[in-house]
Amino acid sequence: MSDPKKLEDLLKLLSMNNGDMSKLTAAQRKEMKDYKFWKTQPVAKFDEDVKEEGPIHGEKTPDDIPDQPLPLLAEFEWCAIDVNNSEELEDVFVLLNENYVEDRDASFRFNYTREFFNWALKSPGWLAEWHIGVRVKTTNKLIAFISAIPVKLRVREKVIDSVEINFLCVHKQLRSKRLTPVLIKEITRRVNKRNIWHALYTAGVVLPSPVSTCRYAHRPLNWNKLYDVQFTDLPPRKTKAEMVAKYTLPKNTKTKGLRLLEEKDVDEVMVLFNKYQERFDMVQQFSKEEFIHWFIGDKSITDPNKKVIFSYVVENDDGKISDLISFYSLPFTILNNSQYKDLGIGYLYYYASDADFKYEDRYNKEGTAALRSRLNSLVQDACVIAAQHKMDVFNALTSQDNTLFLDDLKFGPGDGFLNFYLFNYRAFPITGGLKDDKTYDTEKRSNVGVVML
Ligand code: MYA
Repeated sequence: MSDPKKLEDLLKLLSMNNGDMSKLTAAQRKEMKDYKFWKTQPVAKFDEDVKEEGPIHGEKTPDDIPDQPLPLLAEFEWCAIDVNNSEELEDVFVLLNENYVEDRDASFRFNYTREFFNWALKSPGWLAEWHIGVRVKTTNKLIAFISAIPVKLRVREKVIDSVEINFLCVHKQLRSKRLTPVLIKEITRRVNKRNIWHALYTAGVVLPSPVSTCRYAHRPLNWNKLYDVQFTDLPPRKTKAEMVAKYTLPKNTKTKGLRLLEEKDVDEVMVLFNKYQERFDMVQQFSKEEFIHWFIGDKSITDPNKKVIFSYVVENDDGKISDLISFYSLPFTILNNSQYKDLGIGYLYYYASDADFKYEDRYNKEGTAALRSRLNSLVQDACVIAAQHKMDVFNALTSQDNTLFLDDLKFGPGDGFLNFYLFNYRAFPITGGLKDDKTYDTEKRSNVGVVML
């Protein structure tokens, strides 16, 4: 491919948004009847008039579910991937790196690491049987993967035992052969066997039916490098110096009392965090053990380049913690570039702040102004820390209260949209931080309070 990649292309990849259909008109979109697989599944139909929130199919028990895995074509076999086994993990990296993201000229790939997978796939309660692979019997080559982790989800006032499904991938040479429905049915069977009947998942593609849609937003941290590796072009009538100046960040963080989150803070921070999360309609509820896993991660990682999760708190003079901010790192490897080997990418994760707690109404004017100002400082500091850790671009969605700071902090709207789906659960739509014209909705903001990797 000869034309240089545009930042938008990169950002589209970052959003894993293969085949974005969200831009199509309703008439151009596949109709429900054309979703040969999905129309058979317990998911909400397009434009369904939801009368009441709750499960779609009635009560079942694990005994109602077959004990045997779904049949596969004779040349394939199921396998459980042991993420503690380096060879098996390597197979997953190769599969995902080469097939997960459509990189048209293969000049960069996700740089999945053991550290990232330990974080993403081994959260408390994880099960090896939910890391499902499909191998070619004769060669043992891994050609497909799907994973689930257990989560407690709150949708409005109801708390639902669920799983999050992620890293679905089919080898490029085996696409369009209907392997995906088999993977989904098999993971459903294994999850049902454990008496869990609901799932949350996200995808760039439009399926029946998103409960919410958010948009990706991207903040260049190292504009020069993005330009050098041809991820971004120079806009017309702009100079490089102007672009660099536009995105220049302070060298150091500014928020007084900002420091790394430590285990000793967890009880206090969880109170703050849980209170903050109450404002959203869809959140993950963390146990203390889960909170430590997701926010502190593996403390034995000493190499800063291998660190996955970065969590900070603001401790005030009186010793009280008023804010939490976190982001994670998932870099790209740049191939065939003599100057640069990696592209660092930070993803905004969860945050919380007591800035508007004294106002009962989330949309109170003074409360909003206070929160906006606090989030601007916190997220700017997160960008500064990400840049200090050699990250080149910082991603956020329009979820949470993000639309309060995206424009101010120069997060450009991306091409990618992320749809949120619930399996076997009907819910009223949840705002995704977007207006009808898909620009940031700074007023209503989003009611999505869950962050999916
Ligand atoms: S999202 C990330 C998905 N992965 C990628 O984008 C990586 C690159 N792409 C690929 O590897 C393949 O293109 C995939 C499709 C595997 C995506 N989610 O096998 P097929 C439907 C759900 O011939 P292929 C993530 O990881 C499609 O509409 N369904 O297709 C979350 C069609 O169905 P229908 C999808 O192109 C995953 C059928 O598959 C997706 O060879 C959540 C065609 O199958 C998609 N992203 O491979 C999974 N893409 O005929 C659901 C296509 O009806 C979990 N399809 O239109 C559900 C909950 C399960 C647990 C429940 C527990 C209670």
